[in-house]
Amino acid sequence: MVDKESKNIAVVGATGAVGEEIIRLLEKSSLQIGTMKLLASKRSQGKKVTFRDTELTIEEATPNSFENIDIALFSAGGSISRQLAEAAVSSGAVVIDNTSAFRMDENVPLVVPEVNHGDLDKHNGIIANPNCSTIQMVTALNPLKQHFGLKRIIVSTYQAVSGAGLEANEELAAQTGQFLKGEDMTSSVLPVKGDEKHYPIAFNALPQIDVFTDNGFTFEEMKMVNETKKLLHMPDLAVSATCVRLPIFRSHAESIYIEVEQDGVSVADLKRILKDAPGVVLEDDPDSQLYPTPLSAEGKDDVFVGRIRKDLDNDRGFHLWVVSDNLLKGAALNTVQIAEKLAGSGQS
Ligand code: 3JN
Repeated sequence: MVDKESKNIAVVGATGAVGEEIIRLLEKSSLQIGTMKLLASKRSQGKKVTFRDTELTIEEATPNSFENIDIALFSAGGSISRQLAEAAVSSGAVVIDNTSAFRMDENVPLVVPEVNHGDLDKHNGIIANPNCSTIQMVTALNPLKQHFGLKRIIVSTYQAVSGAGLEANEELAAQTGQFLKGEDMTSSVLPVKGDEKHYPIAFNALPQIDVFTDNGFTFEEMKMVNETKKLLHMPDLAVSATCVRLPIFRSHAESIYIEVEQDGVSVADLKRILKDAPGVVLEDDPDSQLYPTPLSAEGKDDVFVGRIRKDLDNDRGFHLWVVSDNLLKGAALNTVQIAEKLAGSGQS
């Protein structure tokens, strides 16, 4: 299946915010690509996209789309993945799914290559790409877990609107214009398109990402909790999250509090480990006001870490500020890195 030199690839959701990034990353990837098939909903059928100097026509994604495909990258929402992933696997493809449809299925590896690429070997046709907020957090925390042990994570996120899709980008731009002209802001997408109420995101902060669950946390918050435990192989790790949407177009930021297991760990110890951690860039120098921001991380592949401090009361407690481009490492890049690993051409 995925062992010959060149791979036939399908991208499902080729016209979405993440799908477009996947195509751009595949163009410059070291993957040898035989056939490239771009799939989307019927609405986008017939659109043209140039890929590695060849004009491709977007086709409607159906259960019959996957004949001769080696790797199918899904990023068209959970319901499309639930409808079509099994058909792709039955056709002989390995599916890398960028939705929450299969993430917590125990037969489906959930993978961030820098953290747990070994789990890829256990796949049964489907591999899940984690939620964007989870990916950047575990990329930064896994090296600290390995060196100092990890007992607790408390995270608050500052998430960009692009996590909610291209429509949310348009809503932020339109509301910004309305506000600056003194007009009423119109809201129909955020915090959650399908939920009952909508609030303006421009010049605002919305403490709701995805819908609420019965325990008072939102689904986005519970994804961070459950996916982190699975990725780190720590079912008993204490994790809690508060996810907040801000009027930022791209890159999620996170304020993370951790408690390590070892005594006597210093800020310098954390910096020493993070400086050489795969996929992580340390940007931490209060003397020169060096720390990452969503704008400085935009368009970059890495997870940026700064503002590392020891807690004032708990000797094992530390605070970190973690920023990454939600559409790259948080989504498209991690998906393509999994494909590269599968094909044996990955860098890490
Ligand atoms: O809102 C964000 O910043 C991230 C959103 C992710 C998202 C949005 C809709 C559906 C997901 C996800 O990847 O967890 C899903 C989903 O697949 O459940």
